[in-house]
Amino acid sequence: MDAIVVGVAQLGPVQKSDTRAEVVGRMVALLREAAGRGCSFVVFPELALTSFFPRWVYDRGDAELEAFFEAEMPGPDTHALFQAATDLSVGFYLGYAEIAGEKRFNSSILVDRTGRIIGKYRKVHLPGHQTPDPSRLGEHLEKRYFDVGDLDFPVWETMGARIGMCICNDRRWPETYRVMGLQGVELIALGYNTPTGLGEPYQAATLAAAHNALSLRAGAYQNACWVAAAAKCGVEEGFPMIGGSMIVSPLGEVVTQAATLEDELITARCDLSMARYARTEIFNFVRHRRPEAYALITERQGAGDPVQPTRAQMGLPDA
Ligand code: ING
Repeated sequence: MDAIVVGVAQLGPVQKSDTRAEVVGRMVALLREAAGRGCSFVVFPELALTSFFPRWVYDRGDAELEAFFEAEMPGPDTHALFQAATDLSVGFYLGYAEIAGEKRFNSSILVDRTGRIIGKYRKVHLPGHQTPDPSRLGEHLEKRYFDVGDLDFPVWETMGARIGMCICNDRRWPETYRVMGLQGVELIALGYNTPTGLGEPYQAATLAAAHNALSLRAGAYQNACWVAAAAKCGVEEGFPMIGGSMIVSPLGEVVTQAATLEDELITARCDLSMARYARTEIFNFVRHRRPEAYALITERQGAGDPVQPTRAQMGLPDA
């Protein structure tokens, strides 16, 4: 029975004054703990190296905004993370803000146990707004600072599993998981920074943790894969973000979850054969899916007019 021991390295808040070197030091400590607990792969959060800057207003090109991005990966401050991971023979997922020529992406990388960057993903679903609005209790300006990811949702065979990636808001969209599910993904790694208390209506703020779990469990269950999700959380510069880092099984079960809003490692022995059971019966895609009935999913971006079959198609008499 093949299994991969996975760690999720949740990070507590990263303040503006926290340097990359200090954050990398925290991450290396979590890597060491993970190695000590037998992990071969560790998931770090989205935009792990800095404070969650889309909460503040900048113009693209501002020096202060550019300072949140990585011009190279690994760079001067992240070499230590790669070196520690290589020394410990632990692969990892890292979320960071990427400079790619004129483009700016909310990106993640998949690094194997030798420290080699195997894959890259660039966030497709950018939440929030392009333009600041002072009437909002708080801003979420990812559409202002990042370009839409241009790498789709790839999956790699590495470290003994088929591993795919996504980032934060992607986890709320079923298409994210299904595109990787259609590549036989066995483990989806993702990081998130999820602000709360920005004046969301109804019970949205109270339900933030529930919506996090709902999205992750549904994605794992409906695509028969493991999902390992790492939060950067706690109160950053006065703004709260949810925790709830967790590892979810292919049967949709939360097998371990963080208990704090600080740096915290959770681990699980992810049995890849568990997915095979779900894929042979309930979610045997090739036996049960009917793409010809799903055309609207790729034809439409937003909701449009309802569509109906004819009365004849429904076997009904005219009028
Ligand atoms: N953060 C949030 C997320 O999808 C958000 C944005 C917050 C959406 C609350 C809905 C409700 O978790 C990022 N970085 O995408």
